[in-house]
This record gives sequence, C-alpha cells and structure tokens, in this order.
Amino acid sequence: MLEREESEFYDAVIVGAGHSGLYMLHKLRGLGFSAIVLEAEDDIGGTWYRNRYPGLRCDVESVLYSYSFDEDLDQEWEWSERFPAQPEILDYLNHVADRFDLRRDIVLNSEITGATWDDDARAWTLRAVNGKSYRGRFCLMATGILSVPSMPSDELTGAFEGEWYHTANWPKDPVDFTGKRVGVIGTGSSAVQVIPRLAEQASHLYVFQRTPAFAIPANNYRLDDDYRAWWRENFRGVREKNRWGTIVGFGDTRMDDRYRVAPVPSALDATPEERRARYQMFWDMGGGQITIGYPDLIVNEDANRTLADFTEQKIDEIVSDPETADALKPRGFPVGTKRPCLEIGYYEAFNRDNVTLVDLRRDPLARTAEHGIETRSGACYALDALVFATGYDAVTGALVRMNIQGRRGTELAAKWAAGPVAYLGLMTADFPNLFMLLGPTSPSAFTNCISSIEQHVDWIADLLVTMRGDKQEVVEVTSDAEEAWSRHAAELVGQTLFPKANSWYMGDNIPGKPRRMLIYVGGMASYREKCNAVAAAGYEGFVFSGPTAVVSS
Ligand code: N01
Repeated sequence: MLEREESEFYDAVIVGAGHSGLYMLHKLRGLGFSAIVLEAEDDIGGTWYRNRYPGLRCDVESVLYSYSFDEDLDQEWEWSERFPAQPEILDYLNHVADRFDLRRDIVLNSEITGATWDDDARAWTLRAVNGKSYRGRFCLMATGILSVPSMPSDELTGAFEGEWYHTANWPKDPVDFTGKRVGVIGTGSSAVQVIPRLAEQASHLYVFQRTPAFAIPANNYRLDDDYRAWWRENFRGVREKNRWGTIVGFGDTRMDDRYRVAPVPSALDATPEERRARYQMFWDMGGGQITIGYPDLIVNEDANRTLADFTEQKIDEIVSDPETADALKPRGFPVGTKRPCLEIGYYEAFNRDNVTLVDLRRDPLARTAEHGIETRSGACYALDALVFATGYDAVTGALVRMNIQGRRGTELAAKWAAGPVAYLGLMTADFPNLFMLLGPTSPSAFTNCISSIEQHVDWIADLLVTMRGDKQEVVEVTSDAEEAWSRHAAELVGQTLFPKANSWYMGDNIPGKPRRMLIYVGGMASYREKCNAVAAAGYEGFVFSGPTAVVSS
C-alpha cells in the first residue's frame, strides 16, 4: 500500500478509486498535475469492488461500459459477454490501473471523514479515518452515485439471530446458501439479479416485495469473433454516438434505425398491433431501450400505460401462478420512472417450488423476529439468512456524509438540507476548487455513466489547464449560476412523469432526504453542448481568482 508524507501538497486530491477516480488521475497526471487518489476500501474498483453479490452484472453493454480515452485499450481488451458480470468489470479496472501505472498514486484504506477549505492557503485539507491528512489545491469527489448502501434499520435486523447481508456490502468469500431458508427484502435491480441465483441454492427462498419491479429481459449472450470484428470496424463511430447519448448503452449497440427512430411520435398514434410489434421487438432485443420505444412514454401517462399493459401480459405469459403473476405486476408508478431492471430468469424463478413471493402491499412487514420475519397478518416466515437488497443513498449520499466544509465553514450537508444545488452538477457555490464527478443535476444514471465520467473529467481537466495558463488558483461558481441551472433542471423534470414515482432518482428511498430529482433529465447531448458553450464563453457562471485578486467572472 502506498504511504505518503502528510506534508506533501498536491495539485489535486481525488476521493475514490472507481471508474471516475482512475480516469481523473490518469488525465491529470498526463497533463503534468500532481495528484493522489484516496480510496476507502482495501482495493480499487469502487462500486464494482464493493458490490459482488451473485448474479451482479451491468445493464450497459460491455463494449460501452468501458473507457474510450485510449484506442489501444479499447482494442486490446476483449469482453466476453454482452452485459458484463461484476468480476469481469473489476478485472478490467485492475487491468487499467496496471496498464497506466495508476496504483503508485492511490492510497487504499483511507476513508475520508472530513474535507475543509482554507481560504488563506487556497487549499483543501482532507482527513482520513486512519488519522492522516492530505492537502491539495483542488479536490475532486469521485465518490460514485451508488456507493452508500441504504442499510436496514435495527428494527429489521436487531432481533434476527441468523446471518444477514446487504447486496451492496457483500462478503469477499462466496456465501453458501445451500439448504438454507433465505429471505430477500427488496425487488429493485439488485434483487432482480440476486433472486434467480439464490433460488438455485436455497432450500426455500422468500421474496418480500413492497413495490414490484419493472423488469425486462437482458438477452445476454457471449460475444463471438464476428461481434469483435464488427466492434473493431465500428467502434469509433459507436463511441462518438455514445458520447452524445445517441446510444445510451441500454439497448443493442448494433441497433439500427428501426429501433432508434419511432415510426410515430406518440405510442397512442400507433395501432395496438403496431405497438405490440414494436414493444416485442425491444423485448426480444433485451436491454432497457423499450422505455424510450416511443418518445412520449416518459411524458404521457396514457402512452405509458400501453407499455405497462404489454409488460403485464408478458408476466402473465411467464409466471404460472395467476396470483403470483398479478402481485409481480408493476403498479402505482409509470413504467420507466423507477430504474428499469434487466432480468435473467427473474420471473421464471417464481415458477419454482422453492420460491414464494410475499406481497407486502397486501400484508405489510411487521417485524423481524429471532428466527424470521413476521407480517401484520401474523404470518411467520422462518429464515436462516436474510438478504437486504434495499438500495443506496444515491448520488448525494457519499458527499453529505463526508463532513465537507467550504468557505466560512459552510457545511455541504447543511447547504443541501433542502436538496442539492450544483452548477452543471459539477460545482456548488461556497465550495471553491471542489468538483464533483456524476454530481447531482448532472446526467449520470440517465446516460452510460462511463461517458458522463469521461465528459466530466475532460471538461474539468481543460478548465484546470486554462487556469494554470492564466495563473489562477481558485475557481468557484456563482449562486446565480447554480440557481439558474437547478431551475432549468427542475423545469425539465416537471415535464416528465418522474415525479409520479417514489424512486431513488427523486431521493424518496431515504427517510428525511429532500424530494428532488437528482439527475439531469435533459439528455447527454444538451448537457454536453451546454458545458461546451459555458467553456467557450470564458467559463460563464464561474469566478476565478489568482493568488491575490479576482481576475475574471
Ligand atoms: O435498489 P433500489 P437496488 N422494506 O432502491 C425495497 C443500480 N443497479 O440496489 O420500492 C421492504 O432500486 C424497495 O422497495 P420500494 C441501478 O441503477 C444496477 O436494487 O421502496 N422493502 C425496493 O424494492 C438501480 O436502480 C444494476 O417500495 C424495502 C428495493 O428495496 C440502483 O442500482 C444492478 C425496504 C430497493 O431497490 C439501485 O438498485 C444493481 C423496507 N424497509 C443495481 N427498504 C445493474 O447494472 C427498501 N426496500 C443491472
């Protein structure tokens, strides 16, 4: 493990050694900046290191869920499957770390518990849990949008005498559930992936469902030589489209205009037969693209209902028991307003004799007892193990927990108590020289995150190079700029159906978290254009200062 002198001063201190932190380090180093990465875990990989539950794979195609900044890297790494499994993504990140010799500037086991801006020194000091501190001119938060698990309350775990796990905090050694009675709480993306795998092992699996998922077949497959030849020939064009969000990765990278361009502007303009054929085409292709099968699915409830009807028919076709099928149908929110889940054998799992769906909408959870779970009706489910697939304090969770203090002691958690505000999702006023990667109101989860990360890193790096050339040391955003951006982001959300669901997108899943859309819904292309325009206009909305005076605004 890297040991560093605490007295050392860096141009940039980066928090987190996942996809964002690794590329940020590589980019800054290449530009001649000194940088260090502080990572909480005992190895690199971020979200893909800590999440290692059985069945975990990405819902973005492997060839796109990878960096595009180096063509040789792009060509030499061969993905084995369409949707990459967690171990392969982690292998890839380790390969990147080795290939670009990144480890020498990464300090592991260094969870950051505080970060403070010093106006006089124009620097950030970051304190790690092990008592060490690190100083740098710029601080880059590469802390991930899904890195803080939403842990079950003591009420849910306290009395339970069996073993329990959270999907986002899985043990390194494989857990053997053979012959055990297992309960899974939650039915989001993590649960949809882990349930079929647990069903293969457990003597009996109880799925405790509060809100049914909207799950679409992944149609995963192994990538063969033909696919690789196609990729080698086309990767530049595909990457470029992906950068602008034309392909967001949730569909088939090779898809043609039959999929991309809807034949009519509204699902309601198509005949039932035409709609069914189109939804079936997406269903067979696999991936989440079906939710944008017509442009109005996410803005018009009636149009959205047509997709919900299609999904319900599919569940009826797959799940043998009509009562179970009915309980599995996503209701109470428009489809796509909660993250669609990609499934491999999820609905089929409920046809197994050893799997029982417990519908908490009908019979809510009452308490966790020593030997299992009791519901309000008095039903008792005896369990040897519990798996919580209860999600994350998404997007802002890691940032507000870190005790970040900006100018005049302003605390980030206090500033965002009513909801996060950030200009372009990159910076927030009163926190000079602090950048966020995949920050709130950036497009993050509505894009292929790797494209977003590359956009942020490149854009921030350009800004730092400009500052170096202009001999400026401090950059910050104005309150006006961040308020205008937040207003614009909120106006766009108001035109969609997203507010109609209780989702982690809106912060609903964490008690006390303000209800606010955490992600920019305007799309990657308009976000990228806006960032480019801001830079071209001399970094409009940003204020720079040199060692002594404000020089530009
Ligand atoms: O978390 P979630 P996740 N009692 O928040 C339930 C990404 N991801 O880890 O909806 C009972 O979606 C909760 O119920 P409800 C992806 O972006 C990607 O599954 O609040 N139930 C819900 O069912 C995804 O969206 C991949 O009523 C409780 C579930 O737990 C994001 O991560 C794989 C409860 C939480 O679902 C988060 O997914 C995995 C309680 N007290 C994750 N508390 C891929 O790339 C919570 N729930 C494919």
